[in-house]
Amino acid sequence: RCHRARVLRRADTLASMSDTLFERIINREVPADIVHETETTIAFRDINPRATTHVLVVPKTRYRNVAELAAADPGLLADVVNTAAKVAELEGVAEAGYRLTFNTGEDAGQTVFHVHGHLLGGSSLGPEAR
Ligand code: IU
Repeated sequence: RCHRARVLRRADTLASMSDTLFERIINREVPADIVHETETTIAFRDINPRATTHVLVVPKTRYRNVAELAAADPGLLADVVNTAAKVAELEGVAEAGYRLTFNTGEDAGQTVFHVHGHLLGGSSLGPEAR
């Protein structure tokens, strides 16, 4: 009985861990234009770019949002920021500047509940919410 409960819990965990687009990109089940990857993070182009450079920076371990990531694994949050900085260099926007945003929840328009930073750059972005 105990074993069966464990098996069911594990099945639950696996289901909830594999049900966002980003796990499927990390696992190479869905193609993406990957611009950089580390042991703990992956960065790929947003399919609907809203700036000249628009890259999503994603930790390979799933947390729902940046606050949960920061609370559970601050080192991994640092990895995400460092990967974003590296991508900014690769994209040639490090000097001119860029924006790194983490949409959190419905009002911010978060649609994928696996934390990701939007790296935006390549032209003056202006101060408006974006
Ligand atoms: P959001 O912060 O959860 O709103 O960001 C999700 C992003 O994922 C959004 O900018 C989409 O354009 C992007 N995206 C993607 O890059 N590839 C996809 O197949 C899908 C969404 I669906």
